[in-house]
Amino acid sequence: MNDPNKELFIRYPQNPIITVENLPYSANTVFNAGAVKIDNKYILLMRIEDRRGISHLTLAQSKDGMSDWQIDPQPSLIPKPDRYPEEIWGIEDPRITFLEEEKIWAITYTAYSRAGPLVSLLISKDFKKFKRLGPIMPPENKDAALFPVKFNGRWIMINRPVCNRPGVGTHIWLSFSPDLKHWGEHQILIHSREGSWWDANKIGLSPPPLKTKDGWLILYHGVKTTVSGAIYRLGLALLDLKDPRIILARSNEWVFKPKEKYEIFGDVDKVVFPCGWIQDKEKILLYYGGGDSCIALATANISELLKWLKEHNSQIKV
Ligand code: BMA
Repeated sequence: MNDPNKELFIRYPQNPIITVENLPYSANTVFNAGAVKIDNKYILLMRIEDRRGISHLTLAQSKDGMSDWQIDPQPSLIPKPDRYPEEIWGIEDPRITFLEEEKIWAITYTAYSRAGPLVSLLISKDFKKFKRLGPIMPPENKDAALFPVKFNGRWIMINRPVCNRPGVGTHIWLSFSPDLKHWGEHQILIHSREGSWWDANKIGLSPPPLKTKDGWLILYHGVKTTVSGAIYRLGLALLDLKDPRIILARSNEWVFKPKEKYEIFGDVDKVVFPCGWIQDKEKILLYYGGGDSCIALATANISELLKWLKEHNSQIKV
């Protein structure tokens, strides 16, 4: 018989995989990392918040994607507010996409400007040298990632502008560009739900979209406000392969939520926040921040996720 409480994402037993104690220099926390696999090496581009409160990005590498992480002694990217004033309060939450035709990695990240968080873009061929392309979405906007291919000659980026008008939810949007620089045709992709739903009022993309045989798999976070603060949980959606404006499925239930100590208690309690996942054949390795204070790993099977999503599909706005 099927176990109704069986978890789809299985936590790595040795979680968390990286904490501030593992860093070669002093910092406040390490969390929300982008993730890629290059030449059989698993690479995390980690967000490290220093003891001032300002974040930068540092690389860690491992042979199996689980253990023995080698952390660079120096950051890869530090905020450069002299040249890029929008980075004054830090750079955060990188999401990495391999642009297949260009054979280049595109990294969207949050630059924390005086006017609020915005989306910036940088590219790299090897994760040794990085080139900033600058801000691509004005504040307040974050949780952005590119698709790895163009659609009818245009790039598509998922992003999440914030609306501060009372009673108006914060939704996941799509934007289009011919050149990665000029973005337009902004439109809502997934609405946050309302009332008591797990994904009421505020949602955002988690890792970049993942191509599967059935469509682009989307893992997104829902932020439910409660009397004891927000809870960050994760749900799934599926977008049409040829036209990602079309939602094929969206889960009614969350699929992963804070449960372990390192997810419940941290600088921010009750948060699971993935920025990267790596596909290994049928398996997915999901790297997520726990409580804004560590990096943890969970694995899932892609066909099981797709099956579950079909069984839990509801696009009804309630
Ligand atoms: C979001 C982002 C994440 C963070 C999360 C929980 O808005 O800023 O970086 O992990 O909040 O604090």
